[in-house]
Amino acid sequence: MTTTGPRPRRPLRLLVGILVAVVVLCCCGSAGITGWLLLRPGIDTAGKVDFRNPLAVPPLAPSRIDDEGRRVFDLRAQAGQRDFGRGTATRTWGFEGDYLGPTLRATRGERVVVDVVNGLPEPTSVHWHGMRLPAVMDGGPHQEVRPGATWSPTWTVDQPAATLWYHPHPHGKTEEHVYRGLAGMFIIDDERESALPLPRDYGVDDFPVIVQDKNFDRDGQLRVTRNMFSGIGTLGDTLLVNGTVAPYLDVTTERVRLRLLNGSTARTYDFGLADDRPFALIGTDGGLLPAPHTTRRITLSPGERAEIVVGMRAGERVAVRSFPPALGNVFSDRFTGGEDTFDVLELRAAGTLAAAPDLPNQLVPVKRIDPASAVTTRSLDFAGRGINGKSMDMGRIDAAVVRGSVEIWEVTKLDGTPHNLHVHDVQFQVLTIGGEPPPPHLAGWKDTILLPDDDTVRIIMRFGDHADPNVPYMYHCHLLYHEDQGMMGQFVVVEPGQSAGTPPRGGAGHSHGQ
Ligand SMILES: [Cu+2]
Repeated sequence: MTTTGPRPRRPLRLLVGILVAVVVLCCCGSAGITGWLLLRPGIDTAGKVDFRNPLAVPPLAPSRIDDEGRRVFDLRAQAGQRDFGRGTATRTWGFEGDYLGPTLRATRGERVVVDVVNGLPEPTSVHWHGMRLPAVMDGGPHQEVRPGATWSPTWTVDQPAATLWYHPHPHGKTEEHVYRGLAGMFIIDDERESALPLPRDYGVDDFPVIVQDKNFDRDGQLRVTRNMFSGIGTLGDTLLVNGTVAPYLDVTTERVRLRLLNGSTARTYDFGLADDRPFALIGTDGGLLPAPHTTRRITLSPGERAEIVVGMRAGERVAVRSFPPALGNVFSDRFTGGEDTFDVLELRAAGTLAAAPDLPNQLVPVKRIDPASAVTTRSLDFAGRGINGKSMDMGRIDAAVVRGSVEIWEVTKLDGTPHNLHVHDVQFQVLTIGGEPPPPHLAGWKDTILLPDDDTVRIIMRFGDHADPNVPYMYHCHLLYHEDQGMMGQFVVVEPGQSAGTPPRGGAGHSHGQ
């Protein structure tokens, strides 16, 4: 733990900006190239997408109940290929298919088992993003699965209804594995959410919307790219939604619920409707908000989710659009997607729409965690490729948290580069951003948050009851290139009075084969 003191943030950023500008000028050695880099417009596909393909909806994963009453899913990671409308077979990876994976769905209180089979030629893992579960089931770099092996994590779902997701988390290879197509949604239901008059008929008035940006090379293959000026990893110029290029969705009801997931590896979006109509934000990463929040925009950085309800009129068409997101740094915006606009998905209303009830005024109570109940305050500084100046070390435990305890983490980004924070095992609440209470879209349960420039984000969370001094959970930047580069730390949950143990050495050597 370190204490937070005053930091020279603005001067530091200015210095970084000047240094980067000097590097740009020196590297390019040509005023023409430099001018082009600085003056070229961002990507703008607004009004230019022909929306020619029906939106693919990931199937609900089949499941069975075993002798112990557990709900069992199969999830096989495999290589495949898909034609993304380019007339070429693009080599992809997927779960139970060639790209992305089925939507897993379980109800609070159920015990689930997922038989993860690695059908890939290299180790991978499957992390349950947003899920509270024992560390050994978490699917991080300490639970890599060897090629050909099966890993069968099991846990009891015990958290509010929410839109979670799953994706690989292998050591140093997460960006590549997600980029190739390994990801899927995990929806949790509960009694409270089910009792509300919300659209919830999957594939009818309730849809996953998994947004990813891709680069295709001349051969139509997915290409991981590095922009030397952005330093944030791969930014693509083509959007896929649920793996569909230029998608449209036929809407048959007056209200449609979209479960937005930013499944991109580096890009941040600022979603809205092309005609600027308001919509209702009803949920964030970890569950429903206390009440619908009417807004025109919702920013999602990689890994974040938002559930929105959009009202439609018979016969109309309107596009979901991503507007230039406020990444907070005028200089780096140019190279990090902060000036890009994308048409994402066209909503096409049928000539007659089925009636939908009005949204309720209240959703679910979200009890605020009392800051006075926190036993520890930690300070995390994000800069470069490290946290508090340290790069990820599989053998180093950075923090030991007492099971069931409440902690406050104070997180500050110091380098003017886009970063976000994801914490495993918990859903947190935002106490303050830059000393101010959180805006409505950050007032619910979160597990991932975009870090603003300059301003410290204070979050509060209650950790789980699953103590294990040896097997760590992760906290990290969810811009996956940064994560792979070491912007990650490890914490263990321990019994009161217990110390952190020693993580198992290495990752791939500790996969759980049958
Ligand atoms: Cu980052």
